[in-house]
Amino acid sequence: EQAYDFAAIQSKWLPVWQRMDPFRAESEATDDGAAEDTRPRRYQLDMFPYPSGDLHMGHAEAYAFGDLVSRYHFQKGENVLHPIGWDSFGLPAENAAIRRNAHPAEWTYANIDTQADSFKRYGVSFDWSRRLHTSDPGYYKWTQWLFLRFYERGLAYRKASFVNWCPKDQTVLANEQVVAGKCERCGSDVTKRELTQWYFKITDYAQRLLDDMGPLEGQWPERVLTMQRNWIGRSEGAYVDFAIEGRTEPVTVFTTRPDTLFGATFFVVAPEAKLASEIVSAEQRAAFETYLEEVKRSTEIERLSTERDKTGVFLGVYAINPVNGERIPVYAADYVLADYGTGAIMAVPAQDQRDYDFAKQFGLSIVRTVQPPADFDGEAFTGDGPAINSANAEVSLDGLAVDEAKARITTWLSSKELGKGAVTFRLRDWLLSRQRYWGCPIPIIHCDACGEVAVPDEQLPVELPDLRGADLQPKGVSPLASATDWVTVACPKCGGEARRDTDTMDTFVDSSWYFLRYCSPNYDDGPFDPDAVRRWMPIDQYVGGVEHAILHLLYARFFTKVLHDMGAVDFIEPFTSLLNQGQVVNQGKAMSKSLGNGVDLGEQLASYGVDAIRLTMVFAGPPEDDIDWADVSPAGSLKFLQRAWRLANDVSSAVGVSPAEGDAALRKVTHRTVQQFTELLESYKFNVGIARLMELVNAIRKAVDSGVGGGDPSVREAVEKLSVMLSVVAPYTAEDMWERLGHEPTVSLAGWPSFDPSLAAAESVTCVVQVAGKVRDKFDVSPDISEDALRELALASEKVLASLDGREIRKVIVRAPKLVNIVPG
Ligand code: ANZ
Ligand code: ZN
Repeated sequence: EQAYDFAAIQSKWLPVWQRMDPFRAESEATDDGAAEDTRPRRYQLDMFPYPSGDLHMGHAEAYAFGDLVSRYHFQKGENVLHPIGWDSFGLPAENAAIRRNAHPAEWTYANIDTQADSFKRYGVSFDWSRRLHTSDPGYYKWTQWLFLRFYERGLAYRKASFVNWCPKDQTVLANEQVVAGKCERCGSDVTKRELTQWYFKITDYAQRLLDDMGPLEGQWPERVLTMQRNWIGRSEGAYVDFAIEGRTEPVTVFTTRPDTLFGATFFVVAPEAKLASEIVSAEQRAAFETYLEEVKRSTEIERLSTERDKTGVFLGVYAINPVNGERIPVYAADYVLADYGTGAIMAVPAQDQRDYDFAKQFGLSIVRTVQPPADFDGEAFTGDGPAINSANAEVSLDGLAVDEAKARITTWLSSKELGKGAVTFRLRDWLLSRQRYWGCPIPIIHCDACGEVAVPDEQLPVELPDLRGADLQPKGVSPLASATDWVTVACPKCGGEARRDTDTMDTFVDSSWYFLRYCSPNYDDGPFDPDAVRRWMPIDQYVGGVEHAILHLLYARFFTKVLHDMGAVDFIEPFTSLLNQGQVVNQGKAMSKSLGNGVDLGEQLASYGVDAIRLTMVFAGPPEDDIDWADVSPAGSLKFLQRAWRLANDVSSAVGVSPAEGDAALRKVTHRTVQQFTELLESYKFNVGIARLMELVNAIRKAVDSGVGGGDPSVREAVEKLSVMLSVVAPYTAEDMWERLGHEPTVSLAGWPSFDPSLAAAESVTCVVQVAGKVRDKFDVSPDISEDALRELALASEKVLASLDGREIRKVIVRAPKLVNIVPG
């Protein structure tokens, strides 16, 4: 007998598949007059990889799930678009280039080639003809083109402000890239710098980004929707105007608790807000400036720490509380942020803990305006309760609950033109410029005479100049600034000498629209062919890691909405449904060098083969759960594949005549398995589906060994259907089985197996119910129904109840599953 040799099977089929290239989406080019492809279309997308090295265990997991779903739809005969590309701009390539004194492209494209080979070996069903790399000029030309469309609409703009600065990478970071005060990339403490930077006006879309999440409910993981909602951070409240002594215009604050206005006993402005330096008194200026320096040196982490004592400085001026005319002192304190709300707050120590802490520290008065319950022994009281101490000659909130009090005071403030209801968002505009080389150049020219001038479309792409090695060393300004020949350019407007913008775009810009490019990757007249996008978008199923829950998914949603407003696409959300696979961990912990618990994908593939690793990933549990590699058994997966493969061998080597009908019991198992496996795949219970396939393999083995034999048609039928079902997780083994059964490649497009519902139906027997010896009812039940269940069914029968006609029951005799005898009293 032949042995199952996964390495030989892989090297046999990989070149065959490469030649066949079977997973191309039909592009439906209509210019050659070909009829439109009428098969159902499906756009199945895996988040594209960053080319950091070879593929690792995390990739192996994510792509096993994405590929399973994709292959299933191919087998169903759908026209599936399942493309692949690389998110190939970014800092690691630049750092590698500095270390090796090379060009970032060398490292990048070498890694891409390695990953592409690995994907092919891993048997992922990609349409390779649509491959793209965001660092190709043919791609970033359109990233620049899109930037210019945003620019024309006022959605890309420059402004000076305090921005997150990574001292190690010498670049600015978006808020989204600062994690607990540290650079997401290198872990350094992030500081603040005042710089002029490019922004996308994502805040204009804050409400729509929230509202449009409705239809994603149930289609996206709930935790991702929650994270997006929190990130956008909608707050309802009011703007309230405070007069400041010695200043003509009032200062507006944003508050979520206008009902507490009578308890506002001081006023705080963000130290780096312009207002602070404008209003500070002459006596307090020196103290203020010392404080400001201190604040700039501190990191966001220190600033937001609740452990740390509150700091601040009196500005030597007073504000007037608009409801009671009280003079309240004005402070600068770093717990108020410059870029949220208006950068100034009314402080209500009795109801806000931060204000309470500050009041204690600085000896300021505290007035309760919400009555806490009698047993309340905390400091600030943030709960609901009747308003107290909250009345003036014209308006009283006393006795009202928080919501009523908010409404009443907001109405009063509006009538007095002292304030109005307001909504604010935590979401900030997206800082998109980076002082780095390996990214998409910003297509803007700065001219002394004309100001900012867009590079004309016909001059795109603005290609990167050739810089390498030491040229790329971080210097605080973009490395592009040192390429003087490249920087100096004629102004497109006046023809005078001008300078190119030397920043490059955040790589999240590149990945905000790549899914559109896949629809028509070679299109020359725009970023995408509108017809192709109309056919394929939105994406039916997006698969990727939860680490992209905020950044990438929010940005891609924003881009889609802007494109919708430009009339370029006719949908408002790009990803109809989203699957976040879990992580692969080892011994309960994330794999890391320092823990020494890393698992090398290459070694796993060498020991167990592609199919066993893919099967292990899918069988480990629900896709969204983490997989602990210490708890799974790739050796067990390999054994199962061996058992399945041997069955195909048994069929092909069987001799002799077989009965026409075949084994009825096996046929039932086969058809039931097809039905259940299909349902389980549709509901993403992949691991349970694999368990069904294992049971099927056992049943076939039993039939073969118990005399039915490999030549029986029921066995051939079972193994054929098994091969096709197996092809979605173990394509090599399935292909080899398929050949042994006498078929041409490829099993991957053989067509999803059908089942006969009458064979698949669970078996049943007829149960007879007698009352006083007469048959009164009959129904079908499962052969292994319990006595109790059967008794209940019989006693609930309408016909039985009618014939009992209110008589008492003396005795019930149950003979499961076929008979129930009821003896009335
Ligand atoms: C008075 C008040 C009383 C407040 C009270 C809260 C409770 P969210 O919900 O996160 O939007 N705030 C406003 N701007 C701020 C800034 N730039 N930096 C720090 N804090 C700021 O928070 C809104 C609340 O946070 C506002 O409502 C304001 O404090 C504070 F019992 O006003 B509140
Ligand atoms: Zn000019």
